[in-house]
Amino acid sequence: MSDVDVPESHPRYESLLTRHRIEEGVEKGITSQQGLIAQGRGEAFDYLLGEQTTESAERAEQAAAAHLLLADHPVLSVNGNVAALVPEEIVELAEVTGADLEVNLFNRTEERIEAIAEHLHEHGASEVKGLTADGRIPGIDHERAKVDADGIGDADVVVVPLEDGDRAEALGEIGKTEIVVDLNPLSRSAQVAAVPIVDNVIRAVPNVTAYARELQGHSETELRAIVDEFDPNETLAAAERAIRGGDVNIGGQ
Ligand code: PTJ
Repeated sequence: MSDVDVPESHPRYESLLTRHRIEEGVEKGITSQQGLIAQGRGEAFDYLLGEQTTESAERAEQAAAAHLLLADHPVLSVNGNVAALVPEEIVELAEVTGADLEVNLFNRTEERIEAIAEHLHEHGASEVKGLTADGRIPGIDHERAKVDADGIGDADVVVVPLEDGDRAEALGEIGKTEIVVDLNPLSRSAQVAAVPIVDNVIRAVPNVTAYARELQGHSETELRAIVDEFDPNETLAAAERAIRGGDVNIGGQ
């Protein structure tokens, strides 16, 4: 948690704390300056969703957990915003699902990759991929295409929170099952995902972990049934309805 002095009585306490975490991420060289803009955009959608996990997002989080448990090689992609907002939580999700963690950046610099890997280690990660960058995602330009051949390059299921649409599309084209976390149901990443989770990454990551724990003892047939029943288009439509309809309980100011 941030050590910034925000009074807990403030009606926007959680939201202000989240902002400070992103600011701190930029100061530490973890989050890009564009990450600040992305956060602002996300906040606006979250506000319209009532800053709560909708029922359709819950179903997506459950389907994501089932996919991760069924996967041969799941990988959680970590960027500058994810590292600043949910470092411990993403490490925990990796542990519970046996997934690899890989730092994969839109605005890639070696310094930031190293700073994020270090930050994840400080939050309990044993291994962090992304530094080797000996694999490429075909169809996108050089820097953004870099992945680890034995990480995202070899994965069958990839969790890509707050991803750029281009790369999300390219990953889908090479046969990866993509789980995207994005508060904007109209973003290209959400639109191309097998499982679009329209929820704040702060709520989504712990929720997927909780579902993974709950589903751990379930049979492959039961997990497959959850995956097969999930409809990404219905989820996106429900999220868009919630945002446009404003039929949620907005508690902020
Ligand atoms: O660290 P890097 O270099 O990999 O860069 C990361 C960012 C996020 C800056 C980069 O991927 C980017 O520019 O993303 P976009 O195109 O701004 O898209 C970010 C999407 O994430 C937008 O649709 C936002 O609404 C959404 N978003 C922002 N904050 C959150 C979020 N979704 C879920 N939870 C959030 N906290």
